[in-house]
Amino acid sequence: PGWIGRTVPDVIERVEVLVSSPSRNYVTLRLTTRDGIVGLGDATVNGRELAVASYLRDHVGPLLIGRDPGRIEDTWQYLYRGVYWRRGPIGMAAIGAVDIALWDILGKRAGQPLYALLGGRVRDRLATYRHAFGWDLPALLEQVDAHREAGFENIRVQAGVPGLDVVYGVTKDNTVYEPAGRAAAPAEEIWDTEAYLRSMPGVIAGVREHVGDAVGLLHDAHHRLTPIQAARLGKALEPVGMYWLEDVTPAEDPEALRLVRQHTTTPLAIGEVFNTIWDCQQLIENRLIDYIRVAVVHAGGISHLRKIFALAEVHGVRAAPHGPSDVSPISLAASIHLGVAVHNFAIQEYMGYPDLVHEAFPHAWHVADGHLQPGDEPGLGVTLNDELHHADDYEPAYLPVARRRDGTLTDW
Ligand code: EZ4
Ligand code: CO
Repeated sequence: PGWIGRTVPDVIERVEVLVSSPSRNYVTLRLTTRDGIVGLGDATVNGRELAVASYLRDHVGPLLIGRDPGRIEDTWQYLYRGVYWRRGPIGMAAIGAVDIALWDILGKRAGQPLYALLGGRVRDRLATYRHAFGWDLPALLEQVDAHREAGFENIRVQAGVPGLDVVYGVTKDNTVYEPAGRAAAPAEEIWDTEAYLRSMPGVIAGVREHVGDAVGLLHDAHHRLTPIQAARLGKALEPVGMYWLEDVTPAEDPEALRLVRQHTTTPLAIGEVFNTIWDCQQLIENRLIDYIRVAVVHAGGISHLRKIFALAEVHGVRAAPHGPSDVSPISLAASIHLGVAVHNFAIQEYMGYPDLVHEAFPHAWHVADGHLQPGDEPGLGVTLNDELHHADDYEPAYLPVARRRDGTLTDW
């Protein structure tokens, strides 16, 4: 249906919130307009799915009915400023889902892929990185080699730690990694930062020796270090020439990264748990990081990510959004469209999905020659395979919690 020449704008007529579990849990927002255009948004907050589903169903959905889907920025402001108690992961994921769905509708109405509406391509293909892990170096190198053979030029490397039973990002038997466990309560893991700091630099240096200079190596410390421990790790890894070191310290403390930065030239990345531009304003304006990792769903959607990336552009910080299996292929689509259209976008994480997830969310985006492509379908280019989205499949799944050897709770 054409919109040029219409005097009466289209209106949002139907709001559906789908909680489903095509092997892992996702929350999907589906908006349908009077003209029959469908927009999809991802609202998944891993481990707190039903909270955001209720926020959308009970509080946001009723406010959307009858609104003009073309007023994307106004709707964003209405859902953000129209709540006295604002920000936070649940509310911002709900806004993110609405925003993604409205951009999807705009693209479909215009008959254009989303990146065309964001200013068009600034690059032919989008760099990405894959995850490799192994409990020990030989096992890790097997996965590194497999990703290189598949054409990937940048690889995140995670390894086991001697003396620990469980380590973030790794499985002991080197099988598929999925951190969220289906259970009524989170699993508890023992964590030992000193043991990690003793072993990890040697493992990563071993990977560098194996692959040579041409491969970008990344590593995620998952917010577990103190500033001085992070500085020590950054310095130890300088000879390796890392692409980046990610999430070295807890993300809510920007001053911690100033201390790290004073000690090391290893590039720093952070931001997957941020919800708004105000969470990263200091980090960006003071150039305390090299890469900002905000995720399209968790930081208020496409509209808000563009503002964060524009702020980053002014300060020489590059965009590198989170792309784990715990945000759906709808989020990844939005990120990839941004990725080909935003000048200071560096790289998109692509953790990959179980086969059933690809089937549940058929998508135009794809991997070609070790890079990501958005495809040329109108809007986001993602549809839903309705048969694979059943609310009754939902079972709680939680990310683990971590304790030090003495039992003190620490960052997972
Ligand atoms: O551990 O989203 O960089 N990627 C990551 C992720 C997070 C998961 C938590 O489920 O840190 O893999
Ligand atoms: Co991370």
